[in-house]
Amino acid sequence: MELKYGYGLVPDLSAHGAGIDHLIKVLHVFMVVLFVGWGVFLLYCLIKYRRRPGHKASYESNKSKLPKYAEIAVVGFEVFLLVGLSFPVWSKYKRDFPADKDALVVRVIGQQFVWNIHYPGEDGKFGRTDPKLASGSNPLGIDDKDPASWDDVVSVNQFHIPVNKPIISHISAMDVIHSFGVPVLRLKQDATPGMEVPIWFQAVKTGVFDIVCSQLCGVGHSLMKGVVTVESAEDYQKWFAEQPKQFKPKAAEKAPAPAAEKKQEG
Ligand SMILES: [Cu+2]
Repeated sequence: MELKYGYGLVPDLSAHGAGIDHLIKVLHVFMVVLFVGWGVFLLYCLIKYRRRPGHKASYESNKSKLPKYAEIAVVGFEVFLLVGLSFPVWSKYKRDFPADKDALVVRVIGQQFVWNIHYPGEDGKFGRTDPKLASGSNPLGIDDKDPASWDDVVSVNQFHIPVNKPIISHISAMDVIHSFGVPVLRLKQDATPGMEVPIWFQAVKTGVFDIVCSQLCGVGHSLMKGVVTVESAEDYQKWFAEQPKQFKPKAAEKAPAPAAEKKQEG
């Protein structure tokens, strides 16, 4: 679908974005009222208390209670913004996760200056990773000795997801702090080395949209763009089937499944 980027917010194509947009609108109206209100008050004071013959400045403190009440009202409204509006939106978005089995679970790993998307494949299990195994063709260091990795797919800057399905993304980074941002899905999460932060969302319309890095991360920051393709479940399956399974051993199709999975320490 064609997106119109006007002066307002970009279209919201996520299931959770309405609450965020509402919050942004309320905040903007509040800020306009404050900005214009204080501006008018300042102008009023500049004119009323200007220097002119026959008037002497009074250095006694203001007896009016009005400024105090105005401050209390502003603070009260800010508390309402935080507790009444922000907390519920944040809590729903950050805490009420769907079950893994009902969602597509992926890892999103920022790296100067690309987004790596790690899909666990049909078994739903991510292959073991080890930084020692990292190389140009395997930046995430996925261990091809681990059978869980054999159906894994690593996609660079191409994030394909099915529409109307919950997506859980574990966001992290390999080098410096990045931020995974998809404006039309109202997503923004810092990607921090050494941390894996889960986010979840659901796209409600198909299309091809921008992924941007929202945290200045080096000279290539402005080029750190990916693409999220929201498509029907069938198209997604088709795309996934076409992706190379690079960790699958050549003989894996014939080899019997290992008797016991050995988990290596560390
Ligand atoms: Cu970045």
